[in-house]
Amino acid sequence: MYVLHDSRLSGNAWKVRILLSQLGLPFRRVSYVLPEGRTRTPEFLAKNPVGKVPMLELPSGEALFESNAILCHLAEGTPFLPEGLDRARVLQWMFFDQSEALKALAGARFWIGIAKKPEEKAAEIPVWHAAGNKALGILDGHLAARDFLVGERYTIADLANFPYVAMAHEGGFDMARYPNVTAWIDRIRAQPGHVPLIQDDAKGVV
Ligand SMILES: N[C@@H](CCC(=O)N[C@@H](CS)C(=O)NCC(=O)O)C(=O)O
Repeated sequence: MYVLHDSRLSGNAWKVRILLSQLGLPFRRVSYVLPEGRTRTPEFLAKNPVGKVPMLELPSGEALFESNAILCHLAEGTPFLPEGLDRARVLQWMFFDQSEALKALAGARFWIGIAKKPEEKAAEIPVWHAAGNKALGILDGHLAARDFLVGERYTIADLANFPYVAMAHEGGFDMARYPNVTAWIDRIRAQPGHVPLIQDDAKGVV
């Protein structure tokens, strides 16, 4: 059985839960309250030296970290990861998530929407808003002519980008500026097997 190490509000862990559900793969969750530091223990670091969630333990006992690498592994051989040039295009948008969007969207969401201490990141927030708006604008332009990021079908390119874009409003982004993105968010939420972010969990706080 798969074991997913996650935290309740992590968008990177959410995308893995969505794909596990969409593939019908049973899994067990080990949930962390991130500030408690249990992802930095020697036992955790032996499996994931980065000390972050998500981490997926495979039925073989081997561990994988980095959400988008986990998606690639799970989607191998399924329609969620096509072959040929479209495969490279899927990877292109997954790298876009990590390099252009994630840090800005997740940083603003955490300090404004979750920690509610924007004053502690007064210098960073305008930088995150500028970078996040740039990324959202790129996505909106790309989605003006298509329903999904690659090949007119739902793939892990969409899933990789979905969580932090869908939660960007929590970080103070005005999503009314991005109508193609908001229509795409609705399309992703409507995919068979989609599961929401865990709302109520006695364990994971962040
Ligand atoms: N690039 C990584 C980012 C993982 C990441 O930043 N995880 C956060 C939660 S979303 C975390 O574990 N933070 C705890 C920490 O930094 O100590 C991925 O996509 O999996």
